Amino acid sequence: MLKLYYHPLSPAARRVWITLLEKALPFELIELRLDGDQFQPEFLAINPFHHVPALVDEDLHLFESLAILDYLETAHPIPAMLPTERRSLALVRMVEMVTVNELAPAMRPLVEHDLGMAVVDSLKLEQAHRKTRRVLQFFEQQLDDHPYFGGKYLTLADVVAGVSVPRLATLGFSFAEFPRLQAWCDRLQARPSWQETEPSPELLTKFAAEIAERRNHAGPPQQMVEDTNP
Ligand SMILES: N[C@@H](CCC(=O)N[C@@H](CS)C(=O)NCC(=O)O)C(=O)O
Repeated sequence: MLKLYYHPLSPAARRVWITLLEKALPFELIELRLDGDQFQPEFLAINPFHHVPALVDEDLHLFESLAILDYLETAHPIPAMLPTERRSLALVRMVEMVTVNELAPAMRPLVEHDLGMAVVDSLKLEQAHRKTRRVLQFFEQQLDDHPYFGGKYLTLADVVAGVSVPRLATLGFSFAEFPRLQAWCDRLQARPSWQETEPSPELLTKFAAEIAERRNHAGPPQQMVEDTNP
């Protein structure tokens, strides 16, 4: 059976978790606390770069969430989560990469500020808001009148962007000027796969407290909430 190594607050791990659920694949979830257990030799043998997610399929050890998604799509093509038409496929890939390369780094200071993981000055917060807004404008345009990025059906772009964009509502972002994105967020959040993998507010509060505790007693916090090294 497939084994997914994850942390419940890791957006990168959630991408894989949602895809496994959407494809109705049997899998075993193995939680890492990321408090040092990711450096244990058994896990380093799976991912020498000590990040979650990692997926084990028999003798195959996979890491990097986007690579894992492509593997799952090829190994289990039904339901299809990548379009074949060239424009739609390019759009799906573009949305995935914009999420990883533009949105996630822009959101990082906002999330760190929200969870009290770092002191972020107002200039940095303003820059983060501006960059994030630019991504939302782009996504709003790309959705056009389709329910999902790339067309009528859920794609990997929806999964990748869809674990990050809805979080913005809890970070003081208004979607008033992004009605298509708002409807898209509602559509995703109504799906059982999003509901099953949604981190609870209690978990977020507990995580923030653990980070504060670690900051008082040890070095800088682990990179966990929004991945910046995609
Ligand atoms: N580019 C990687 C990012 C993975 C990543 O940064 N994972 C974080 C959690 S979101 C992690 O495992 N941090 C702990 C560590 O690096 O030691 C992916 O997309 O899978």
